[in-house]
Amino acid sequence: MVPVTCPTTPFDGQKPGTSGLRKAVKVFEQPRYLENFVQSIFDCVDGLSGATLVIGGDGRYHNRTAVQTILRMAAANGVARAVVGRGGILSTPAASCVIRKRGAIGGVILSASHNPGGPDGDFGIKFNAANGGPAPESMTDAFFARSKAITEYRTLESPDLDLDRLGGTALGGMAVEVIDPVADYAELMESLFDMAAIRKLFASGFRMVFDAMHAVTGPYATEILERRLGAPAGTVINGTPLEDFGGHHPDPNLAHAEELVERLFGPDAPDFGAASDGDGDRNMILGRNVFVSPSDSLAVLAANATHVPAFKGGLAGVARSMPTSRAVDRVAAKLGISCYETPTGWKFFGTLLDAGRINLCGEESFGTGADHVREKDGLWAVLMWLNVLAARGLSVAELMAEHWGTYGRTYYGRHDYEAIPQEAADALIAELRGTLPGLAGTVLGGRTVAAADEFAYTDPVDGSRSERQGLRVGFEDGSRIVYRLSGTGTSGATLRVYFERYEPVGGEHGLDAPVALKPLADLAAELAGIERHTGRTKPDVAT
Ligand code: VG1
Ligand code: CO
Repeated sequence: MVPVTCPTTPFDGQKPGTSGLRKAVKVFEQPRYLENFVQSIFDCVDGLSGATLVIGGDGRYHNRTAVQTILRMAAANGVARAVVGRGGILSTPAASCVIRKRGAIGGVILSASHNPGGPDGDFGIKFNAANGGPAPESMTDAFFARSKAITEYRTLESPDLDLDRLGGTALGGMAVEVIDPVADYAELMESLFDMAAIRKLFASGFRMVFDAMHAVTGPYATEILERRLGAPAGTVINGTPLEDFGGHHPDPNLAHAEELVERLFGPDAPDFGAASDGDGDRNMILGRNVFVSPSDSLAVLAANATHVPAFKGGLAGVARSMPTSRAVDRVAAKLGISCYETPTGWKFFGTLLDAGRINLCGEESFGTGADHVREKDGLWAVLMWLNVLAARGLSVAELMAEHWGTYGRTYYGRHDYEAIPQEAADALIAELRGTLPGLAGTVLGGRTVAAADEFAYTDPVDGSRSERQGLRVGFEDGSRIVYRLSGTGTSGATLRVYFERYEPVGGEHGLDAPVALKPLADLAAELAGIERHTGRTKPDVAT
């Protein structure tokens, strides 16, 4: 087993986005591409030599090859111990859990999350730090800077390890431990929830469908829901992880989780439905004939948190990403706790969670989580919902009606325009940025603009500053439009447009969200000149 130092030259564009470096598989398959980025990470992580490193991914195509490469490089870079999920599998929240539990220096997680997989799909790599959370911008900026200057990487000449057998082995001077990817995570979940109450709910005939979308949560959901909580076999559908997710987008939303949506809105629908994404950090929540928007889900969980053992003493505070609706703000106000507004991306919640300022947070993009790990956590959100439903004895529809009756209803929607030319997207944003300062006080589509600005964020814990985090237009009636460009897409640019409309207590709560939001959506398209800049007359995905 010979350590070797290989000369290399930089690749362009190894800049981590909202959640790591995400590119087409074909890009990652180029010789030295993955190696360059991994060495750039290793060069920037203080204390790597002699430390424990967690490695795992969502099982998509190229996962196993990449894990072998990273193991060799970790050994050659002096890592003392590598902890790997069996088969190279670890969901993102499980990786966060394992990093924290094992006192690791961090973890390398291989995933392009909700992006499609397979030889023609996408691949991704992200680094999570010792707190279990996504590397903060200070680190990802350092990785990128290093990737532009890299001249060599270190690896071993060694055969592949057997990743399918649990237990310890050695690679050069590094100990390798292959662990059950589910065990630590399942144990953590059992410590947070009233498992007996959820078990009783299932025993009483409560029916649920969990769609794992052929992605990483299949084994986790089967173990926890069917084995530990007694949900009937077949509760988990599409539960076998596939390298190409069966050819689908493993993205739990109304557009991509069709089968589940049909079940919940069809005849003889079950009581509860949920889905998770490629790497297991997202969740979609459905009841019989009802879809719960992620922004509402966060608000409902905040309002009902004390019914769950982990939060029986109450919440310290909550946070949401800027484009997430302000439904949770209303709950926080009533509870008398702080509510923080952060830029998009889970990395911005880390300091708040570490400082104990918040213990529940979420994003409109089907991400919800808490202080048990430092990632959003799909299955955790599902268990939290089950616990709340069991404790309250209400259906999803009844719980939503109660919530809206207390706090008012915030209709929410998002339109994505995918793969538009980067220059067109940049021009649209630049023009809109120029328009914003003059908007306050004007009337658009019958609504008076209260404020219009570009969101920038100063982290209240470490003082770090993040500029240009989205354009927002707020109206006096409480409605809002937000625009931003995606940081996870892999071809061209993706424009995201977010809308919300507030209906106070006693207002119109029974509309379909797309109907309720149509005037705002039309206004948003016109205000930004979406058709003029992109030629698009409708979004690719509306959620
Ligand atoms: C999207 C979502 C964001 C989420 C990110 C990673 O980013 O909008 O809320 O944190 O994906 O999610 P963007 O920059 O494309 O809008 V995941 O499940 O890919 O880790
Ligand atoms: Co994800």
